[in-house]
Formats: sequence, C-alpha cells, structure tokens
Amino acid sequence: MEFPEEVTSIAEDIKTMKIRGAGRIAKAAARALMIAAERFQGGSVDEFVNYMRATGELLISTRPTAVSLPNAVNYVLRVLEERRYTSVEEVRKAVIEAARSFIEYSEQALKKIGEIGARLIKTGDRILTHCNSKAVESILITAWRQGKRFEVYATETRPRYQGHITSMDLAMEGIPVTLIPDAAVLQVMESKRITKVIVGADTVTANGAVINKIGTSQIALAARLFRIPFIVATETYKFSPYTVVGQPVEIEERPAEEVLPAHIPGVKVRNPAFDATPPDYIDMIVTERGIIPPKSAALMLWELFHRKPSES
Ligand code: RUB
Repeated sequence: MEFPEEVTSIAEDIKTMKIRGAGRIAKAAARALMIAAERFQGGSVDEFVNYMRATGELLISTRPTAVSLPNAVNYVLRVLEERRYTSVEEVRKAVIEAARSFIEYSEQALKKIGEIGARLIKTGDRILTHCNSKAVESILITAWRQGKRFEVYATETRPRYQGHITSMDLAMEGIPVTLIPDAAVLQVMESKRITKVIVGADTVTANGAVINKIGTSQIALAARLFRIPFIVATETYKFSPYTVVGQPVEIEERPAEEVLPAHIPGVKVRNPAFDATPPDYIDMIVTERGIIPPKSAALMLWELFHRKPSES
C-alpha cells in the first residue's frame, strides 16, 4: 500500500529516533494518522478503513517498546469500529477529530503531571534524572517557575546521550543542572546526597513495573540502597492493557554500532534500549489523574480500558 510521503517520513523519524520519547512518539503517530486521513483519495468507506488500519500498522512497527504508540493508534482508529459510516467524508472527519483529541489530551496531561508532580518538589532538593522525559521536565520546570529552588543531576544516558537534551532544556529554564556519566550514579547519590530520583516511562505494566530507558533499574536499585524516593512520571496512555493478559513487553535491541562504532573482531555487542524496574523499587507514579502506588497499576488499567458490554 502507498502512504503519503509525510506519513512515511514520520514513521522513519520515529524509527531513527529523530522523534523519540514515548509521549512524543504517540503524538507524532496521532499526527501521522490525521495526515493520512486528510490525504486519502479514494472511493469507498471500506477502502478508507483498510488504508487507515495499514497506516496504523506501519506506525506501530517502527519501535516495539513504548506502549504509548499502539495505545495512541488504537485510540484514534477505535472510531472506525464505533458506527456504520455512510461516506468517506464522515469517517475521515471522525478519524481527524479523534487524532486531534488525542494530541490535545496528551498536551493537557503533561501540564497536569507538571502541576501534580511539582507539589512533591521542595526548595533544597537535589534531584537525579535519567534519559530525557518531557513528563519529568514538566514537573521540574513547573516547580522552578513556582519559585522552588533545587538542583538536578542528569545522567548522560549512553549510548544515545539523551541526557544532553535534558541538561540543555533545564539549563535554558535557568535550573542548575549537572551532567554525569551513567556509571557515576551511585557515587553522586552518596556524595551529593540526592533527595529524589524522578524518571519517565515508556510502558507501565499491570503489576506496576516500569519499562524505561536502559539503566533505569540500576538507578532504582541504587536509590533503594540509600533510601532515596524513586518517582516515575507518566501519562496514563503509557499503561499497557496487553500486560493484563500476561503479554510480555518487548525490549528493543538497537544496532551494535551505537555502542561500538568500529567493529572489533571477536567482540559481540548487545544494545538493549530499555529495562524493567520492578514495582517494589518504585515509591510512586505521578500521572495526570493523580499519584498512585505502582501496585495500583492494574486498577488504573481497569479504569482506563474497561468497557461495559452495552458500550462495546
Ligand atoms: C526515551 C525514554 C524516556 C521515556 C519517557 O527513550 O526512555 O524516559 O520515553 O519520555 P528513547 P516522555 O530516547 O529511546 O525514545 O516522558 O518524554 O514520554
């Protein structure tokens, strides 16, 4: 099937990580579906439905770990099942409206997470974060704008150095930020007396485990060692309905060249991009619907995804 160039280029940008971070990936997918719907030229409602489903599959196939991607696609394309459409115009409008509403929800959710999470931040805090999360940034920037004064330690996040983005974003707000090698986490936690760890999420499972950038689980272990609160910030569309029925989360394996640019004969490379932090190491999850303990993830999923038989 042929897709509009803007759509294939968004898919390519997600795959190559020009567009990255679970929230932005989800928003970009919704935008791509909106563009696909707008550009569709063809006859029947059935053709439109098949084409939109194929576009959804193309987008979902770009990266495997962040559930925000299939959740966004399913949210938008759910309208295809909702009622019988009599014209392409009618169903096109429904898809565009759903995509718009997802993007709007996502932006509001980030704002809300900022407001809710900022209540946890105190003047004098020394906060450690990993990778680059817009949800975490929203909390830190909101708290800073409220006049709270704290400092942040950002890990480099090898091999793709997303910590550079975090450091730049925070520095631009005037927040004191120190970039540290990933391997320095334990040393910095102890010597700088870190008071909180805050990270984002790609997926939250039904049992409350958090899948996030590789290295997150080591940081959680270190935080436990020093009794430092470990906080996750995430929109609720990163909760995975698939895990309710025990489907495992696929951990993306990225190219060896990201770790070792020039091959060394006899040396194998592994480059898993994410890991799972068990719920026992997580103190709380800040969402746009409020703060929950990780053990309430299943309850949150039930609230988000259950539909009464009369509604389905
Ligand atoms: C990004 C990453 C981020 C989460 C949350 O990984 O692990 O912590 O996606 O980010 P990658 P956000 O760079 O490989 O996409 O809060 O912005 O959704």
